[in-house]
Amino acid sequence: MSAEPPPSARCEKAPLPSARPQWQALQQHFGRIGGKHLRELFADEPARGEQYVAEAAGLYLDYSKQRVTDETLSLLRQLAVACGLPARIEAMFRGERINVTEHRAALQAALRAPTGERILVDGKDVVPEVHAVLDRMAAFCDRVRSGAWTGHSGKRIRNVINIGIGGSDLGPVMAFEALRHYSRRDLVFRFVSNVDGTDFAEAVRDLDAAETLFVICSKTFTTQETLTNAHAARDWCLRALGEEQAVAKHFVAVSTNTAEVKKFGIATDNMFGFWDWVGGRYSMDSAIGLSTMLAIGPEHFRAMLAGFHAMDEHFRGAPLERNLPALLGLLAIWNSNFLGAPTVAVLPYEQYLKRFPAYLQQLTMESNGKHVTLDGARVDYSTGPIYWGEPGTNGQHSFYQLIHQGTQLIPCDFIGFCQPLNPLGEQHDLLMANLFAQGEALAFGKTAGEVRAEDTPAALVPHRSFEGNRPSNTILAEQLTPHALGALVALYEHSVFVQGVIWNIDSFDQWGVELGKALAKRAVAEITSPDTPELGHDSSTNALIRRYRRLRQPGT
Ligand code: G6Q
Repeated sequence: MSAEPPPSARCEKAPLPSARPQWQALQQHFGRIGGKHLRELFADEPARGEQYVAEAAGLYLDYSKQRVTDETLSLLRQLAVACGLPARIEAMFRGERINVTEHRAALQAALRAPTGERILVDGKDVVPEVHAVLDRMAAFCDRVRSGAWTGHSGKRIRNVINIGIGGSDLGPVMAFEALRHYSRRDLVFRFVSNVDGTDFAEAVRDLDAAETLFVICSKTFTTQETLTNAHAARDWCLRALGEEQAVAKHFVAVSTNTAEVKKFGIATDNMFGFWDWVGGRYSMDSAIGLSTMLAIGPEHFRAMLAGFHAMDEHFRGAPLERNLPALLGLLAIWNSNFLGAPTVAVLPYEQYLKRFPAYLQQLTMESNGKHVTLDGARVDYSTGPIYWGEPGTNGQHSFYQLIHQGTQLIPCDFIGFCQPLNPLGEQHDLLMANLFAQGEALAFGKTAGEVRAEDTPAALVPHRSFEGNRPSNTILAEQLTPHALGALVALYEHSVFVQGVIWNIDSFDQWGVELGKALAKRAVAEITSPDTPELGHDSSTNALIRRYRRLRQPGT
């Protein structure tokens, strides 16, 4: 990475993708095949289920139930090439400053590069630094897990509380839940993110401060929510343990901001660093994953990194035809921009992935919720769809109704594993039978003729018919292991990047988040000071603040 942005990362004026002939070719193609039902597509190509599949890093992707033909895929690849996808992939892996609005690289791939690989940032190989931090994390985790690291009063650490928000929370909490099966069951893990005091109060109410370790995660170490909760934790700890020196045994920090960490009172010995080229939502495999490593141990953590790396290698090297992240990304473009689907449902049939949809919401929507291109032009096509979801089978008894019979098209990503982590009678087979059945029902539906043939009263036929033609992907892996989780997260990270490249937006900045941070600072000064003479907002905000002040402090 050099001081000047290299040519391929510069904001060159590119045409809007929608003005490219490849985009228009896709529109015309949609005119020809858009009306085709998945039933017809499968009738035309009976072996679709074995042809429209790809496999890498232990993940199998079946995209045969997408409303595409070979021609669609070929046109999507042509669009990708016209938008410079292969060059942009290389630019990312080479550490170019592809995050143009912040003038930074997006080098998450360096976090999982094995020893010996060279990745240069400002002419310096960063891989040894990455491994030095990993080794320090491992040594620290071993000490906590073995009991060698004790609290201030000599008691063993039994509780770990991660304090962070956004990218410094969602990755750690998702990974902890996903890999709970591999975690130390004699340690309690909790995650505090919200500035709402309830989050902290509930997290510590039954804990002994003498046995509690706080991991304060903040890239900037200036985020209001995290610093507020960190101070609450410090007060709670010192109230119980009495002495200032206790902080050294009960607080560690993960940050890029050494000065602020010191100011808070955490010694640099207890700080684990990372770098500006790691975006918050791309940081769960950096030191931000310290709580994950404390839970599952260094060996499993390294296995997770190996899963990430396997997907990185695949993404960088595989041709677009069988490149999983490219396929997932291009299919998302097709569904969103040509079929007009405004959302994507992510449906893991795996209870341990219960926080995966929430994690993906940040990854996808913070990355691709943008309305201007890299060179600041307003887009005239929709970008980042809304991601949402719940683990199967719970969702089936709730919102699947709308997916099956509502008026909106909602493409689904089903995620399942062949080997259960908790075999219980036939329950895993039941779970997976549901996954397969849902994908099938969404694709093929149930015609009025089929419903009538079941002796259904005529008046009920329309209600009990299913149009089908709802597209879905199915992602299967052998078992939910740390390696599989790493591969899965990297698959989505890169798919988000592919979509951003096509839309020609900056998937690595987050000015909307920065706005929230600035607004909160201004608003808090006003609502906590009853003397502020004039409120300078609109009439609604002014009235709400006045009402809040009155009810917050009755009698004043
Ligand atoms: C992620 C975003 C954002 C960030 C949080 C926390 O990509 O930048 O979600 O992670 O705002 O920021 P800090 O880690 O700096 O506290």
